[in-house]
Amino acid sequence: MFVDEAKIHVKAGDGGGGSASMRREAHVPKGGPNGGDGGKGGSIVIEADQALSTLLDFHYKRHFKAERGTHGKGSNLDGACGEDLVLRVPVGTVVRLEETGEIMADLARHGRRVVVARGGRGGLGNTHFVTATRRAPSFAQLGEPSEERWITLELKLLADAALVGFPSVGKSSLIARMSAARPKIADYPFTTLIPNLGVVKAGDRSFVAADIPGLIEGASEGAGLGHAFLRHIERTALILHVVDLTGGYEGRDPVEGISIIDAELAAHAEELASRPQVVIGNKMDVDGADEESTRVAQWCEDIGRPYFAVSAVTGVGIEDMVRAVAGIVHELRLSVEPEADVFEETFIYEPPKERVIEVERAGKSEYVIRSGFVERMVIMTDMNNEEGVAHLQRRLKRAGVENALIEAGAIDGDTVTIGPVSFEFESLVAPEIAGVVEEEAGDE
Ligand SMILES: Nc1nc2c(ncn2[C@@H]2O[C@H](COP(=O)(O)OP(=O)(O)OP(=O)(O)O)[C@@H](O)[C@H]2O)c(=O)[nH]1
Ligand SMILES: [Mg+2]
Repeated sequence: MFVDEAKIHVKAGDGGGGSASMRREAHVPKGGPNGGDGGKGGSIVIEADQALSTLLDFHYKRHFKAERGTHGKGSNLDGACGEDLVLRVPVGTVVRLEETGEIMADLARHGRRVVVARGGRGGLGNTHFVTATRRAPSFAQLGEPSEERWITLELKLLADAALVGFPSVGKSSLIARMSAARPKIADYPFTTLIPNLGVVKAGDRSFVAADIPGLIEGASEGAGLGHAFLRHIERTALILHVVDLTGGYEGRDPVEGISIIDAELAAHAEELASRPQVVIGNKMDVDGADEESTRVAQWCEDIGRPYFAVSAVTGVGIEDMVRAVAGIVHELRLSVEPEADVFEETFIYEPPKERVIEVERAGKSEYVIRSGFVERMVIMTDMNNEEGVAHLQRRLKRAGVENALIEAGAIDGDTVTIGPVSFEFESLVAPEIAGVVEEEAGDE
């Protein structure tokens, strides 16, 4: 089965916690703080690798987790960082946020990478919180929780040439003739439901052909199966336009048929209208196909398109056609700008950053704060440490949380929830009034 789409869950590593250790030496009853920082958690990185051609691996394993950072220790020992987990995908894979469909990266070249889930930062050790008035902070920061999300991987076929045409003209029969692919062939329309790839050899040249489901009038607007598959030919250099010289089941005029399909291609994407095309007249073995073929050949000559008459059933004309197509594909490849051997670039997906604080009234005397950066401050605080909580309280005030609450009507004693924690609201006396002016560390 050819898999060209996969949905996976990625979870980066959490940051390690900072240490709140104090120096303890013989004869030194109260040493200073010496807690190291927590290590950063590993990120999940997706990298394009030209050695791969399918997303098949992601069909079987769908959950990926990177290592967490370890905790900081005493003696100023920082925690170790978690290793990044690098997932390799074929070149041409488009990575999207599953929830919104937003594109995170288009990994169009070998070596291109995207960080899809960032590891959490390590928490700061207590040495960072020393101030003139607080020589021995007993608290440290907890590690930052990592990002996790569902993402989708989508691979557009990277075929050199795509067989397009109405249903039942013999596209699958042709790819079966030209390559080792063995798609289903039958005498009813829409036999092919998913694209088939085949490697076609012609002497010492080879190219990849794609057999896609049949197109019909209106395909670009979703009629038939066409729309879902038109995107597969966006990146093929050459279109092999197959026509049924017997007129097929609808007795369609082959020349008119070519124009209908051309119009659908153009309606799907403008550049498809100018994509190089070869016309292949199929079913030459059937009586009367000869005359039609002469007419199509003339029409093609008039507009300057190469034309080949073949029979997928008897094999007539196949060899000549394949050799010619291989030559055209070769020329097209040469005309493409040479790419650097390794093109490395890292995109980091940045979710929209807002330092907005929203206060939601959840009850008569209950408020909920919704704000990414404020919630992170809370999550990274050790709630069991009074001093750490006091530090948090001052940071919240400076971030404007207290004002936002007062504006929303909160009074002392009300319940305030931020992330996983609920507090009793208690407006602080301004530090200046209390005669304490501290330089706070560890803020973003
Ligand atoms: N006589 C004759 N019949 C052919 C030839 N090529 C294909 N056929 C027949 O035409 C019918 C359709 O062939 P397919 O290869 O399934 O056609 P397709 O274009 O892939 O069709 P869809 O997948 O439905 O779009 C089958 O019954 C084939 O046996 C040919 O060269 N000569
Ligand atoms: Mg088919």
